[in-house]
Amino acid sequence: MANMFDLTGKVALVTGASYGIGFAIAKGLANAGATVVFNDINAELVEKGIAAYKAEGIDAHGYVCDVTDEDAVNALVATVEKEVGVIDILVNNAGIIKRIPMCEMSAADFRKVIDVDLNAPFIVSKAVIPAMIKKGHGKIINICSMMSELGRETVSAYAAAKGGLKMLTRNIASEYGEFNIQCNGIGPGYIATPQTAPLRELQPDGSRHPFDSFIIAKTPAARWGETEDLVGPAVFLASDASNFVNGHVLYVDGGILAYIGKQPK
Ligand code: NAP
Ligand code: GCO
Repeated sequence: MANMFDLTGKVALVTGASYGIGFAIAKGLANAGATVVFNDINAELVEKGIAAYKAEGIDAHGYVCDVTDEDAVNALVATVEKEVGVIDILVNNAGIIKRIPMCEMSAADFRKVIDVDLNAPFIVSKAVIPAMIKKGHGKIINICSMMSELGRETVSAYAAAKGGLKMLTRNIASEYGEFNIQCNGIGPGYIATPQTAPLRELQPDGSRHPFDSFIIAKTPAARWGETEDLVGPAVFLASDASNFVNGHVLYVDGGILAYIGKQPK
């Protein structure tokens, strides 16, 4: 049974993984035996990431690459294939959010979020699939969101991107399943990372941020997720244990999507 989850001999690329969810997932894949490759948008972040992985006893390969730049992504994949090996597992993790009321949001801001959160997973997946086909297997994991299913104020671009990413996940599964490539999504709930730090900031009087209290009431687990909560699902979807799981989004949300929310006292 343990062998089904063993990633020894596999090369995993996790995008935007100097810290946050990507870092935790990459660490988990490494601890399951994979060789970890990650990129981030600037050299400083990549250096910090390499040091952070080393501190965990992991020799990660780090590269600077903006995932929205198709030429840079193609060059990254070619370099990784030469220096490390063919990519067996891709985790499209890099992402941004801009919390702006839709009617106040510029088209440029909307396009930027779509570019990073939806166009980039398309670009990176397109870059790795041909070698996966040649190799006879591949795993692609797209980091979706509660906003792949739900909307809320100020996140129109992000929800549109993450909803599209759910359908891109299903389409890659449909188009490349016959080549033994499985493409699935992970839909994290509300996870404590720098991206959600503004939603958890203490108020001037020391009380919890209203959104923090709201999420606690909406989550049966009555807590924010930790990045470590995503590691098991990621190892499962990256391993042979999920070879007949395709086009699925695995929500790791503490039960938010199942729950109407705790009645206010
Ligand atoms: P984060 O802390 O903001 O980290 C995102 C990472 O992606 C950062 O390292 C960031 O680099 C990098 N990145 C951004 N744009 C990039 C680009 N163009 N090219 C390369 N790297 C880029 O976010 P997180 O909370 O860990 O989230 C990671 C993923 O999970 C995202 O896709 C997010 O949408 C998704 N997610 C998060 C939550 C949550 O509650 N935190 C829940 C569901 C889904 P910089 O530091 O330079 O920006
Ligand atoms: C927000 C949050 C969420 C989380 C995550 C939830 O502003 O609502 O940032 O979007 O990042 O995507 O799954």
